[in-house]
Amino acid sequence: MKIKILTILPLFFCLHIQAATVTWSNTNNIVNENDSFSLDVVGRDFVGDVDGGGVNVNFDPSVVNVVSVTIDETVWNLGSNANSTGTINNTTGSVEGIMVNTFAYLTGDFIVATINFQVVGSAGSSTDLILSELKKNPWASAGSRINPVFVDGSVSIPATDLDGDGIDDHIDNCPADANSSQTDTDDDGQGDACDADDDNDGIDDNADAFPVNIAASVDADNDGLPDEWNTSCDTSCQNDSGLTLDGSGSSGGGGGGSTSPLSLCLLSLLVIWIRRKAVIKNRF
Ligand SMILES: [Ca+2]
Ligand SMILES: [Ca+2]
Ligand SMILES: [Ca+2]
Ligand SMILES: [Ca+2]
Repeated sequence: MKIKILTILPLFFCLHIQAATVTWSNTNNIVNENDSFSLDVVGRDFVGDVDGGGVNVNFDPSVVNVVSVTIDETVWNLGSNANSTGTINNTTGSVEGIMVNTFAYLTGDFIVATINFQVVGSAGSSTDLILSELKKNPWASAGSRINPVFVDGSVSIPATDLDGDGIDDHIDNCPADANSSQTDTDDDGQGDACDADDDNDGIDDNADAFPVNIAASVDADNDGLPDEWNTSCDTSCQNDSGLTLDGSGSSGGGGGGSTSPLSLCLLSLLVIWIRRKAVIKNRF
């Protein structure tokens, strides 16, 4: 049993180390918005006489699209019927059926196909570039099947923060106005810092006496009490507003409802005087 394990282990590690891979000419790709770029799908560390194979590509089509696929037919020279640039689908994000075959019997490293991409995503987005076996045309060496390892790549569009508020542009609700709080009173996706009508009551902030309260917008005497409710504000809206209409008379205006210390003192003295008078009267 010991001998078997000792024999099998080195064989396993040798095979593992020499495993052929199908991968990208560059696996980690940093690009910019609207860039066009090309990547080769490459074979690496193939042993023996490779006579062909195939691959499928998958990607996030909201980040990149594939414009075209090219194959060098001087290398893959079995004839155009034996090669295929596959079917591009930029809705699902795939190129299915890239297929290459040759009489040249390649070994080591080689280019399978060149994929030409167009960046369509915005800054801060990224996608994996997934490679998988084309089952109808597997990799083969002198007619025997090879099982390469497929190694994926990625494409990233670095995030930018134009207004320097610490919120990347693609998630900043005011990308050109610094607003680290991201406050958006009316929750319309546009932050207060760049929203002309923060409470969305139809009155622009610069003419709205209550720019972040949808209940009211007019305060003629500027006392903090609205002259009227906005027509769109129903009873529930009014109750939730935290505002009291000007001249509603409920409190008689601010400090009128409170009792001063002097009044309390005079009232107390009056009560004492009445009681004492009552006590004196009862004595006689
Ligand atoms: Ca920002
Ligand atoms: Ca901002
Ligand atoms: Ca808003
Ligand atoms: Ca408003």
